[in-house]
Amino acid sequence: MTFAQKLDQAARATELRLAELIEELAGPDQSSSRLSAAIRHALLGGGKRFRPFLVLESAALFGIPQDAALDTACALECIHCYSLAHDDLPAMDNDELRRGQPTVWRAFDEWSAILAGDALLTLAFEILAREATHPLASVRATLVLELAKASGAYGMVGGQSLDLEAEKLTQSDEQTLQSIRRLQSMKTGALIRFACAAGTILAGTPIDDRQRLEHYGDALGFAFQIADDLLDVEGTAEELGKAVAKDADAGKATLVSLMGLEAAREKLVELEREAQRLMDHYGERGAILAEAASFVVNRRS
Ligand code: GRG
Repeated sequence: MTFAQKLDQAARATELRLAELIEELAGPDQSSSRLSAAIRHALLGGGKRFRPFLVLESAALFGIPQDAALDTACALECIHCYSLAHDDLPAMDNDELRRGQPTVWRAFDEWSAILAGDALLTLAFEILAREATHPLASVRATLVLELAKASGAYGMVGGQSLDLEAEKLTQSDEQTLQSIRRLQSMKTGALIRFACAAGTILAGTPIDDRQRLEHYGDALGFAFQIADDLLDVEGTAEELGKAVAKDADAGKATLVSLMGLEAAREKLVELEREAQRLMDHYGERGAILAEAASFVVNRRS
């Protein structure tokens, strides 16, 4: 299977399992409610499912079959989709297009988008706490702890808050490269880091592996963000399924605006090599995650 086929297969498996989980957990009374429809809109029908792919592949690296890692992958995707539904709200990024579709608040209304996001955030932890996710309670507790840390005030939510505060600055150069790097490592990086560490938690590997995978996740998350900034400058709304040039229009400093296009592209190549070097440790077994780094660097959507 090529890398693209593997990513596609993981996306389809994730999508199917997500649909099953929301059906199963909502129960028959809830499945036709407005909230349920908003949850489905936020969660299903689109997205690269790149974070679930990383969970599945980091688990496969340590011999965990896809089925045994799928619920963890779905829990993480619930958090990601909640964050997108909330980020698109008028009070935050005020976006109307996401994954080529109207954003949740545009398709429904603001309260539905807020509640669908809240429900997805909670659902993630409900999924992780279930025995189906892993037979050992201690492993489930570690997954809950690590996903909570990655998502919360010292992770994604904290990064989003720093980002919104930064937008209020009138001088874009008041924000140093270092502070942008820090906020993005929280806002975008923390979930990607969790995705890469998840396989080591599920497999109960030695700490060395966990640290190596977290380091790999760091490089990948940083590259993901630079690529995202570059796409905001160079991509089209058709390719991305969302509005582009939002940062430039808002006069907002980004890694790319501060570093310049050339240096940003060089940094991307450096991060790709770093991620691949970390996967060299696993020889042939690490090849797919090494390719994932190239995917992040070269992606067009
Ligand atoms: C609202 C608490 C809260 C957090 C929002 C993730 C996020 C934090 C905001 C999204 C804004 C953004 C464009 C961030 C840059 C990187 C990113 C997360 C892009 C979207 O992820 P993809 O490309 O999207 O994986 P798909 O649709 O493929 O899942």
